Amino acid sequence: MKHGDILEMFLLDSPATDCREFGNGNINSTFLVTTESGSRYILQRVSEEAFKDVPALMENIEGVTDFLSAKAADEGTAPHVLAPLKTRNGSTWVKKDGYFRVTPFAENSISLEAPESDEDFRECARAFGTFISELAEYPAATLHETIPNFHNTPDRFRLLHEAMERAKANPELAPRLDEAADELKFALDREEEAGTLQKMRDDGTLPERVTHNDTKLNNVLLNADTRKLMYVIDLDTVMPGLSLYDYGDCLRFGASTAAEDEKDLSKVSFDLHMFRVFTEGFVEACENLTAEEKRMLPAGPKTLALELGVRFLTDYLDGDRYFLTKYPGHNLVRCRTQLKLVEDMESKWEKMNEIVKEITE
Ligand code: ADP
Ligand code: GN1
Ligand code: MG
Repeated sequence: MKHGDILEMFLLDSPATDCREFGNGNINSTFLVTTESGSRYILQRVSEEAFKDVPALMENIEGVTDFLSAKAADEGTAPHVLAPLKTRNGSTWVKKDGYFRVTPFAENSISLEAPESDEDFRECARAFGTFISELAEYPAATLHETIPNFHNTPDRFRLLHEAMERAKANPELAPRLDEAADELKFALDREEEAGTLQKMRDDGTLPERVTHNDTKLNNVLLNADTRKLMYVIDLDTVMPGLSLYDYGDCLRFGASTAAEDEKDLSKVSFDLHMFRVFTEGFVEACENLTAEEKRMLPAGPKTLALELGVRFLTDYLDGDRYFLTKYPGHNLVRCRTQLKLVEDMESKWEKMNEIVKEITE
């Protein structure tokens, strides 16, 4: 069985009997493990391409899951996070040709690649909004920055410029510059405007909060029967950030009318009805949003879509090192959907602002 030696190090309820690839994450390698008693667990090899200090990352996850579990216990409710399992040595990870960790498998849960109803999307909005609210008292200074400048959009552009230079100097990658010429132009034309949120973070106009920072729909597990929140997962990037990152990232994914890697761009647009539904849920759950945060809500999905388009493009020019890909042009295809969403949001900008005003005023 794959990874049997690693699984032996963790305090599973009985010996593992099966371990197979699982899920649609773009970063870590995820496996579903079954044990002799029939219990199931998730085993993950954490990406060292993405995360340079995995023990520090695991310390963040332990801190945040302990904090939220204690809070839930105080309130007599079940926690909406899954704590990592301990190893025989009392650690939460094992290093053996990479870093591995185990969490209990959430039985009877679903992880969506697209909302199947308004209520699904509203529930995810509430889940991420509540996550921020509940971490308001968390000692943010104790969190390690697992990926420095993760949502620093100007810095993402800086990395794009560096990747362009590297590609130019590399005969194998240089043709990718021509292939992506239109996308590069589209992104670079918007470089200045893309720095707005970062500027407002730097000058304190927007408050720093402890945020999730990777709020794709499939990082929420809903109960398969009730469609209510079970767990917020993928806590690798919990760090100080802006509420607008979490709001924007989930919207650019969940309010898109097509998959993140749809090749037919005529299918990709930003759904204003889903924008409204999500905004209602998020504003209700994320308590104490300031007037500036509310005013800037439309910039959330637009900035995050552009930033991710730039990140996919950078990885494409770098020869696909960061994101897990299924075929050679996968990152360019993903970049195109994000830029198409930006273009569509630009055309719907006034309407987006009107919707936000209706909900928040
Ligand atoms: P990545 O960082 O690669 O996205 P995730 O932690 O999000 O890794 O895991 C990938 C996918 O595996 C999730 O989107 C979800 O569908 C599934 N998954 C992860 N952890 C669990 C769990 N504890 N129970 C059920 N499914 C899970
Ligand atoms: C990655 O790990 P996953 O698949 O939930 C990425 C996000 C991107 C997303 C795009 C740590 O998310 O930032 O928005 O892919 N996570 C990290 O699909 O880089
Ligand atoms: Mg994930």
